[in-house]
Amino acid sequence: VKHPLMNKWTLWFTRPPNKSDSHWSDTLKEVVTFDSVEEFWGIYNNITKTSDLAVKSDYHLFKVGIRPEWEDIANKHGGKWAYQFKERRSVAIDELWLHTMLAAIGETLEKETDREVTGVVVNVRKGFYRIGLWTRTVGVGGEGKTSKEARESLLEIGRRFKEILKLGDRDQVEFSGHSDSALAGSSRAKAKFVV
Ligand code: M7G
Repeated sequence: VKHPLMNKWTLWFTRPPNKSDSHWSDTLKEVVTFDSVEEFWGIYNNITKTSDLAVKSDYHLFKVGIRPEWEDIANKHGGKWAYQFKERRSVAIDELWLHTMLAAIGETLEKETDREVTGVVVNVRKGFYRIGLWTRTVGVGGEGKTSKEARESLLEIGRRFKEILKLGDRDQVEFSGHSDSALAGSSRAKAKFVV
């Protein structure tokens, strides 16, 4: 028996760039698409652990049909919650990333009626790891939601994400819009919300 997931998901991988890459997407590869709990574990048990990846690698787990890029239609008006884990040696990144993926595919990141989450990402960088959670909107309302409701949905997702990452009161998880990131040419854009 296979236990079906609510959504189909695709795992993507970004390898560290080399000289012959002319565009960011040259380093981005689709790995596999799955829609059951059993397939998830089969994949998870056979891929390199985050803690064994080279610097400048990423895993991206996104709902099927959504590329893990700002430019994708599902992401272009959205943003991300993100937290940077400094001191790479002392963080249990494999466990934190596993819990993040399980929350995504188990649909526990948001209320059933919300459809904000597009995917989750782990970045391996020099000196830190970053886990991100991408959303369709930046909490401005529309599609039957007032701006207050939209912002509250986004904040709830941020708080839930913070719990999954086992962060404490003194840690801050920051939300930023992708259009700010694109303009800044980096993901360290000014945070719009903090939880
Ligand atoms: P990052 O991986 O989000 O964070 O972006 P980092 O700055 O900690 O490494 C690194 C760089 O990858 C960006 O400055 C862009 O050049 C490129 N990049 C990352 N993402 C997620 C995208 C994307 O969605 N679209 C495009 N065009 N470039 C991206």
